[in-house]
Amino acid sequence: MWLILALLLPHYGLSAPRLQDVDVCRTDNAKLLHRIQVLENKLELGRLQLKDLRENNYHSVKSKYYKTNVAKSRTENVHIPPTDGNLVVRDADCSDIFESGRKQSGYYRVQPGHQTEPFTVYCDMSDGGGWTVIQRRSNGKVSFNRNWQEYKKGFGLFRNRNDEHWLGNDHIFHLLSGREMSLKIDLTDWHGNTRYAIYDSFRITNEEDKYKLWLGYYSGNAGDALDGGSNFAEQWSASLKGMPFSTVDNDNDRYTKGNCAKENKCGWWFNRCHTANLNGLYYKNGNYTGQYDNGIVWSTWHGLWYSLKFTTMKIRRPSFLNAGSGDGMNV
Ligand SMILES: [Ca+2]
Repeated sequence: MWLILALLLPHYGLSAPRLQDVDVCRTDNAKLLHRIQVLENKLELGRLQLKDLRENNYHSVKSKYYKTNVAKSRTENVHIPPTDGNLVVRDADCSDIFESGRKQSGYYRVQPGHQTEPFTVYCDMSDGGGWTVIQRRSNGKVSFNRNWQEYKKGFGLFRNRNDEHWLGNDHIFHLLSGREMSLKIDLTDWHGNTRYAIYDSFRITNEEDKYKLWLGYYSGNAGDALDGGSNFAEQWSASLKGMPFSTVDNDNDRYTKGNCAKENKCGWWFNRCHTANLNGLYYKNGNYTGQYDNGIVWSTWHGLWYSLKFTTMKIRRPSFLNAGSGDGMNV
C-alpha cells in the first residue's frame, strides 16, 4: 500500500503542472467562445435595430419627420434609453423599470404580457417615479381627431419629452389587465397653475366591450370631473364611470341625438357628453367660444369653456403612492 503511494506521488507531482496548463487553456477557450457569443448577439441586435431604423425612416435627412423633429431634438436634452439589450424587454411597465434602478424619465420599451408585442412608452420618473404615461397634451401639434382604429393602436409622437400622444386603448388595456393601477391626471392652465386628480383602481375593459372605463376613489385638488362633478344632475349625464369609448366612426355614447365624439372632435369615454375631456381640441390661451364645449376640459377647475395648456394621464401601481405625489410634471 505505502509502496504504491510512494511510486505514485512523484509521478503525480510532476504531471500536475501539465494538467493545470490544460485547465488554463480550456478556461481561456471557454472565455473566448463566450466572448464570441456575446459579440454575435450584439451584432444580431445591431442588425435588428438597423432594420427598425431603416423601415421607420427616423433619420433620413430628406424626410419631413427628420426636419421637423429629429434635427430639432438633437439640440434638446433628451434621454434615450441605452440601446444595448433594448430589444429584450423584461419590464411590464414603468414601475418595473423604476424599481430596477432606472430612474431617469424618458422613453422605454415595455411588455405587459406575452399576448402583446413590446411597445414604447414615456416613463415619468419624477413625482415619486414609476409612472407610465398614457396621454399627453402640450402644444397642439398632434391631432386627436382620430378614428377607432387609431385610438385602438395609439398615435402621436414618441421621441421627445414633450411630445403629444395617445398610447392606444389596446396598450392601456394590457397595461391594466391583471394589475391594480392608479391613474393620475396632471393639469396645467395658461397661467402656469397646476392641479391634479388621482383615481385608484383604474381599468378599462377590452375592445369587444368597447374599452369601458372603471374608476375607484378620487383624491386630489382638481375636482372629480371624471365623475361629473358634485352636481347630481350633471353626474347622471356626464359621469364617465362605466362609459364605453367613442370615436367619430364608433358612437357608443348615451347622447341619442348625435355623436359626442364628432362634436368634440376626438375619442373619449363620452356620456351625454362630458364634464371632463382631455382629448378635445387644443385652444391656445385658455378661454374659447363655439357651438360645442370641445376644448381640453376639466370643468371642476376651470369650467367647460376653458381649454387647458398641458395634460398628462399616467398610471402606476398603488404601492408607489406613498412615495410622494406632488403637483406633477410640467412642460
Ligand atoms: Ca350618440
